[in-house]
This record gives sequence, structure tokens and C-alpha cells, in this order.
Amino acid sequence: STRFNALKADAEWQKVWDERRTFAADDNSAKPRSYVLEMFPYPSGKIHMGHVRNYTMGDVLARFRRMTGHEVLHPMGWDAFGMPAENAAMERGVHPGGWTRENIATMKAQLKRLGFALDWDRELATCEPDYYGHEQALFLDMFAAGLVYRKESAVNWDPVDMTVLANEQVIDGRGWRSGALVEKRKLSQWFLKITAFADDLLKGLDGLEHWPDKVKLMQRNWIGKSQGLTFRFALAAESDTRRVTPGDGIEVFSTRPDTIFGASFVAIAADHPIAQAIAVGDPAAEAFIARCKQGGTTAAELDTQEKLGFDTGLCALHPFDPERRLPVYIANFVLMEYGSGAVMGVPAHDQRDLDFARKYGLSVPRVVSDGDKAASAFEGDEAYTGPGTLVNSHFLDGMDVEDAKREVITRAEAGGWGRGSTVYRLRDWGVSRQRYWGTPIPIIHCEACGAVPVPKDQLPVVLPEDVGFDVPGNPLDRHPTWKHVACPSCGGEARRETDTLDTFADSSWYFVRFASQPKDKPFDKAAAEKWLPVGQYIGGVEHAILHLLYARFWTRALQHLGLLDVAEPFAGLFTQGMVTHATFKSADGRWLSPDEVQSGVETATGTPVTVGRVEKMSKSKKNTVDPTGIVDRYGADAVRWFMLSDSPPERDLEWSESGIEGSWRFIGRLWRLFEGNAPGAEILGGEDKALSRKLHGTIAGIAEDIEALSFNKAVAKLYELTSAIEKAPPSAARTEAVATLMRLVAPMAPHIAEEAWAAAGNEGLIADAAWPQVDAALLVEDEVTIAIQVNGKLRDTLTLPRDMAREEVEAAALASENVVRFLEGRAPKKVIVVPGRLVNLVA
Ligand code: ANZ
Ligand code: ZN
Repeated sequence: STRFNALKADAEWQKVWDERRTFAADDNSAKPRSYVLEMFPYPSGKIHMGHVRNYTMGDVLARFRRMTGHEVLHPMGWDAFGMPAENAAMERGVHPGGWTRENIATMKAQLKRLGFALDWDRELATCEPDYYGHEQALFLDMFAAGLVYRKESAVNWDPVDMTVLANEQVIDGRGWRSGALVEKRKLSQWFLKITAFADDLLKGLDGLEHWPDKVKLMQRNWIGKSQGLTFRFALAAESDTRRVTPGDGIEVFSTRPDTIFGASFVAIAADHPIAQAIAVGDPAAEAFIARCKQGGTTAAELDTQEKLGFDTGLCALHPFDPERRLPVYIANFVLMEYGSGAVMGVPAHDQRDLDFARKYGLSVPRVVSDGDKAASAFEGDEAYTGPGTLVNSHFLDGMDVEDAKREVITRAEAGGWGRGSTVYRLRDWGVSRQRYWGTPIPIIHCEACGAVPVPKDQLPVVLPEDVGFDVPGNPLDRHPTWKHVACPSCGGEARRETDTLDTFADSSWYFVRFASQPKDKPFDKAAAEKWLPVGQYIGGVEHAILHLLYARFWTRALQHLGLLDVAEPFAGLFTQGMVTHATFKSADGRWLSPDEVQSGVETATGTPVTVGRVEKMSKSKKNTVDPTGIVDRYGADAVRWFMLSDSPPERDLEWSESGIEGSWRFIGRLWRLFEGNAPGAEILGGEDKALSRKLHGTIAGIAEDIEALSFNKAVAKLYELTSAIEKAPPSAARTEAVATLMRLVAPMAPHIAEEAWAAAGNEGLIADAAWPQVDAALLVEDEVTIAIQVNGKLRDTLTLPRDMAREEVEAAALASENVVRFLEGRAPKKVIVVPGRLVNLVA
């Protein structure tokens, strides 16, 4: 017998698949279609184990779907714009384009080395004009439809490097290169109107049955729909209104209008127009506002940071009780970007308001009673936010919370001072980046005509190649000629937009371009609709919010524009777990990579190492294992097998040397079985019902497991079947089982499967072969075990054919030796037969 030469087989079959374009999808196929997609990689340099795991899962499904008669689209491309390329340019003086394209070449070769069934004909890289030019066209379509606008918005400004920084370039509040404290600066920037689809994006989640609940929940929370009352507080005449127009009042949003009689103050955000107006000429207010801007602005930070307020001297009138005056504060826990940037403070029933009221000695009236507590003054430091009955609230007294909400909204609307409203946490998507390596925004600014779209026949707006990264800032802005153009509208002197698009825009529609890639437009509607939506999308849970939401938005925008009649881009979503590895530290506290350690000792120094926690593979902790070396040692099939075998796919997988070795040994066992089935070998022996049954049970079980993406279960079944075959004596059934096993392992271990398939004299490729048919008759157990009782006591059990006639079952029971003994020669008075279960003989 010969050993399986994985490296030779890998190379041979990969070449065959490549040359024959085996995995090219046929747009015109009449077969049912299946679109399997894994999130495309950022070309950072090399493939890592996370990629290997992700792409192996998708590959098994894609190959399985091919074998079950589908026309499969399984494409691959590159999310190729972004900061790391510019950082490389700044640090090493290489051009971002050169760096990116080299990485793509390296990583493509690595993917090919793993034998993925990908349609390389459709490969795309978002950094190429033949991709981003079409994105520019779509941007202009959205612009024309009013889904794009410009407004002032804050950016991170590095005052030393005099440049805008991306969020990832701000580390602990400082510029990554200069170390200077970063400032917020206002710039006019481009936004996509994702909020126009807030409710659609929320409702759409309900229809996504094949998405993980946790991802849907994260999206719901991100969109953050709240219903309540928006209303206006009038300002009292005695207010200090030197700097504000009292007629405007203060508009607030509340989700708890029922608590309106519990309001004891009004608070506005530091950048609320009234706060800004007050700060003019009031140094104390100005200083307070500056202080508010220092803290973080995330919801979590706002909840935990110390509550700070500044009394403006303004007084608000309670809408139901003009005698009541509420002081107006500027407060650091109120966000300008949410609701109307102002709140009514109800300390008894809102924790932040309570913290604030206790600090500034404001009254805390209770208005919702939980059971017997109805006293007007609220005790303690924990707000009551539960259900209950309204108290101390005039006409609301005695109502429950929901009724009281409705009542207040009704009265506010009738009185004309408020309206029921819905507020979303979701903000419009700011897409402007002051960077070079991204899609140029196809707009020209003209003094006379404003923001003018680049005419479509002048697309793509191509990035200039001759740029330098030796000084900070945006090379597009510094370029001597690129931005100076004539206005497409009036022909006058104008300036090209030098902002580029957020790279999330590039990944928001690439799956459409995979489905259809004409030269002259982003995609063909009918052709794309034949493939979309993506049947199964697989990727990391880190994309659960932004990428998936932006892609859902972009798809809806295309639908709104009439370009594509698909609402949801991904019918099925699966988020896989991470690949982890133990971490190691040297005696003097350096992280060590696994190959610097042997048997608990640092190889170089001979000193013992500390074994740390098992963690996600990461460069910073040096606990990565490079897939390339592993593939060259064990072959692609063993690596793929291990990626699927040890853990459920949604859980983390711990990389281990023993694990990959186990997979490699198993590939060897398969080969010994396949080799023994050489063509022409004489088939010995007769039937082997048990093995046939095992085989057909496995065929059906694996199909279910793969469809459910339970790859580890499928692998476990293959181990069992293989062991059963190894133990079985020669028989026709065994020969059939080995021949079938080739096809069962083909999605996971395609190279050995092709090799064995060819050696067995089969025509064509196993990649094109049909999934084995299940013999349904073999799935039913055809024998049953029957309990035999005498006078209700168990005396024997018999294994009999399931379909045995009643009289025969009775006869078999009476013939049992035990029964004969217990009946002691008497004839039973009565025989009770429960088919398939028991026979009771009553003596
Ligand atoms: C009065 C009130 C009483 C409130 C009460 C809550 C409980 P969600 O549910 O997250 O949407 N709020 C409104 N605008 C705000 C802003 N710009 N910055 C900070 N807080 C703001 O939160 C809505 C509630 O958050 C609103 O309802 C308001 O406080 C506050 F017992 O109004 B509430
Ligand atoms: Zn003009």
C-alpha cells in the first residue's frame, strides 16, 4: 500500500479545478441557485487562521450544494481600501496601491493552496476603478434621490500634525504619531440618510428567520426606537432672558410623559443652541460647557460619569400648572444628538435625573406608586422605574402608566403644545474621510453652482497615483493639480471634493457586484436578482452591527432607487467563533510565539515559560499560528478537517498540534480504505445489513448537519462510519460504503476525495458528482424487541421482524422456553398482543 501524498494531490487537483474553471457559476443555469458568501477579507498581508476557518465552513456548504444539484455562486474578493495601506505608506514609503496589490497576490495564492471552491472569474478588489467607479455612480444616484447630504460635523483634529485623524488613529485621546491631545473640529462632511430607513431596517429584522437572535437584538438596539412625547416648555417671564428668545421655549423628548407631574427641572445639552447663547459673555457658562466636552460621548460613559450641571437662571413653566417653575440647567448627561437635546428631569423615576437632583438639592416628587408607597417625597437613591399607579398627578391619579402616557399625549396634542413622537438612536451615516486610500467622492464644488455631481460619463473619478505620504494630511488635498477642475455646470473654476468614502461603503454592495458585473454599470438588475439575496452569509460577529446594517441600508436604497428589487441582502447569516491558542510569556515577561516554546521552556534561552490564558490568536500576544506552514506540512485536507472537527462552529476553536495531527492521521485512514477499494478487486462476502443501515443513516444525517452548518456533528458521524467500515468483514455492503464515503468526505476533504474518485476509475470530478442517494428503506429499523410476560411479569424478550403477523408473534411467544416453564403445561386463558411492544399470557 502507498501513503497518501497530500502535497502532490493538493497541487494536482487545484490545478485541474483552476484549468477547468470547475467552480465558475453559470448565470444562465436552469438549476436551483445557491449563493454562498463569506465576508471578504481585508488584504492585510497574509491569511490567518480565522480566515481559514471562515472560508472552510463556506466551502463545505458550497461544495455540498453543488453535489445536491444547485448552481452555486461562491465568489471571493478584497475589501481593499483603508488605513493600514496608508500607514504602511507613511512608515515604509511604499505606495498604498502597490502594498495592497502585493498583499492580494500573496493571500490569493494562500486561499488557492487550501483548495477552496471559489469562482475566481468574479474576483474583485474595491480599490480598483472598475469597482469604485460604479460605487461613485451609485453615490450619485443616491445624491439625486436626496439620500445624500452635507452638514457640519466633528472630526478628530491633530493640532501638531495639522491633520484629520481616523478614529483608529486616536489612541487614548492622542494622535497616534504626534502624541498630541486630539481636538474636535467641525468640518462640512457628507452623510448618507440611513435614518430614512430606520423603521424599515427595524421591521425587516422580523423576517430574518435564519439570522442569529443575538445579531438581530444588537441591530435593534443600535437602531433604538423609542416612542413618547415631544413637547415644548414655555419660559417664565421672570427668566433671565437677556440672551435667549423666550418665545421659542425649550423642546424636550420623553418616553415617560406619564411622569410629567414628577418633573422638577429641565436640562439641556452643552451644545444646545440655548446653552451656546448663554455662554456668549458668560465666562462661567463657557467654562462649564468646555468642561462637558472633555468627557466621552458614548451612552455608557454618560451613564457612569459624575453628573454635572450649570444653572442657567432660566425658568420653565409646567405645561399643566403655570404656577410651577422648573429651573433650567445645562447638564453633561444630555446629548445634543438625541431627541431634541433637552429633557424634563423626573428624578423619582429616572436614575440619571435622581443622581442629578440629589447633587443639586432639587425636589424629588414621586408620581408612580409601586403598591403602598404613595408619599409625595421620594426616599432613597434608587429611582423607581417599574410599573404602578399614578399618584400626586391631578387628573392622572389612579391610572396605570400606559393609560397615563396616552392621556398626556392626547392632552398635549389637543392643547397644541406637544405631539406623540418616535425617536431613533440611529444617526445618519457620516461617510466623509479625509484620506487618500478610498473611493473619491464624485462631487465638484463651485462657488456659483454649489456641490455639482461629476457627470456620469466622466466616471470613474480615479485616484491620482503620484502622491506622497512624507507629510501628514490628505495627499488628495495637497496634490498640485488633481483637485483643480472646471465646474461641469458653468465651466468656471471649481474644486474637486477631496474626501473619500468610508470603506464600509465599499463592503455595502460588493455581493451585488459579484452576482452581476457588467462593464458599463454597477450591475444588471435582472441578472443580480437571479442570485440575490445571498442564501448563506458567514463571517465574524464583530460585523454584527455596522457592516450588516450598512449593507442592509444600501440594498434598501437600491430598491428605493428602482435599481434592484431586493430588500434584505442576506437571507441566512452565520457568525462563526474565533480560533484561539494558549499564550506564552518568557521569564522576563515577553510574549512568546508557540514556535519559540518547547515542552514548557523557551527554546532560545532554556528558561521556563509561563503558560497564559487561551485567547483569540493575535499578533500582539504572539499566539498566532501561520496557516501556510501548517498546510505545507499536513496538506490542505487535514487543515480543513481540523477547522471543522473540534468545536461547534459558533464556538471558539482552540488550535492544537495534537488536533491537527489527529486530522492528518484520519486522512491517512481514509486513504487506506479507499486504496482497498481499487477497481477490479473481487467483491467478497454477502450482505451486511448493519453496515448498510449505518451508511444510509450517515448519508442522511450528514446532509442535515451540513445544511444546519453543524460541521462538527457531520465530522463525528464520518468518524463513526469510518470505524464501522474498518471493523466490518468484506462484503458488497462494505465495498459500497467505501465508495460512498468518498463522496461524503468530498465537501470537507476534497483533494483526497478527488484522488480516490479518480483511482476508483470514475468519470469526471467528484466535485461535480451527485450526493449519494439515501435508501429510505434502510433507515427504518426492521426488527423490534418484544417483551413477553406471563401474568404481567416479564419472563423473556424476543427480537422479531417488525411486520410479523399477530398469530406468528403469539406462536413465537408460546414457544419461548421460559414461557413454557412458567406456564407449567397449562394453556393460557387469554393472550394480549400489543404490536411492536409486548405479549402478555394470562394463565
Ligand atoms: C422624562 C423621563 C422620566 C424619562 C422617566 C425617562 C424616565 P430612551 O428610552 O433611551 O429613548 N432623554 C431624552 N433626550 C435625551 C438626550 N438628548 N440626552 C439624554 N437623555 C435624553 O430614553 C429616553 C429618555 O431619555 C427620555 O425620557 C428622557 O428622559 C431622556 F421616569 O423623560 B425621559
Ligand atoms: Zn458652476
